[in-house]
Amino acid sequence: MMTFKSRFIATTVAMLAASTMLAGAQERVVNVFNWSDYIDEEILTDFTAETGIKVVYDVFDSNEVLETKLLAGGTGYDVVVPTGTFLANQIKAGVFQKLDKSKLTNLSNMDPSISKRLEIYDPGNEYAINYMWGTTGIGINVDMVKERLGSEAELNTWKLIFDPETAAKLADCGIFMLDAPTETVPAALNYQGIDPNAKDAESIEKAKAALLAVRPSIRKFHSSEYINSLANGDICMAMGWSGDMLQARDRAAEADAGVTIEYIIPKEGALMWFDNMAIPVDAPHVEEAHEFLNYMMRPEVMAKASNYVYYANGNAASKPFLDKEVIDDPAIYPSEETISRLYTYVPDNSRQKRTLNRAWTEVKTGQ
Ligand code: SPD
Repeated sequence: MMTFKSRFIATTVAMLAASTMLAGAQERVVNVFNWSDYIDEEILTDFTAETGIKVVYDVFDSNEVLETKLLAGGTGYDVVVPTGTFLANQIKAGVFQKLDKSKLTNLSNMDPSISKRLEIYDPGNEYAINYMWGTTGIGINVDMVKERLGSEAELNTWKLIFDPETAAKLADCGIFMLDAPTETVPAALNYQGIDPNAKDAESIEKAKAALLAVRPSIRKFHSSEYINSLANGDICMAMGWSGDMLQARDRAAEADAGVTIEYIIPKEGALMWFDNMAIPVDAPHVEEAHEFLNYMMRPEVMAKASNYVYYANGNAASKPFLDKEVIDDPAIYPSEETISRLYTYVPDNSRQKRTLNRAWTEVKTGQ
């Protein structure tokens, strides 16, 4: 026979179990997979505070990594952020679901000119919403570079990276290059006056040769470490993404150790790219994913994101909320003249991808 004490314990345990099950059933989650150094985390906590939806947030620094996961399926992610060139092939491969626009009441905040540009990758803007856009250029430690190249050296050119003699002079202070063939190969082609979108074997060979010629001066191929390495003064130059370089500049200034970082969009031209939020076809929390996207499209929220990461966004209504130092910075929102020198990258088909990846492996291994 149960005593009062044992009945009390059994009842309490049962109540606790029931309330845990209830909480489990009610917990709302959205699993987000975004680029590293690409959000103000307060946005995530604000979203959870308002909606009760917990954000599980993972990061990556390579489109190739994201693509491999998406093509394998079952990622468990509800929102992912591929770049336009990759998005196009991923849509064709069926890895995304169409957005339910009836749930995206803030879509009208988006910038029609950016949405139009996205149509090249996502006709009809059916699958994705622009998050940020930016350029791929060069971040430099001004003093270290001038020390080696002279105070009059021209700093607005890809020569800094692609001229073997110049790169060799900077090798000792450290050069990082993106580990991203869809960035490095077009840049090497463009530097040689070849169409950055040339996909034929002969052009890819020329890009490979240019990259191999400077390979001995490259300390590392990596797509996110350069932010801290530049900021700490561990390296003097990196090929990388606009906002990341400006974050490096700020981290250097905060450390107050005399490191000055500048971001350069070289005169020969540079890549302009678009990163976009999309929902995988097998996302486990589709409702929450739409709530997250709709929240992100609020003007104040997108402005908060851009003000923090120093990337331009595709949300026209956010402009009045952007810090003056952000909207007026030509490294973030380039002038029309600069934009006229930028190129975009046309998605590769699978054969072109294989050629590109093979060439890139050869560059990285120095063959
Ligand atoms: N730290 C965030 C970097 C985002 C870069 N997006 C990739 C652009 C690819 N062209």
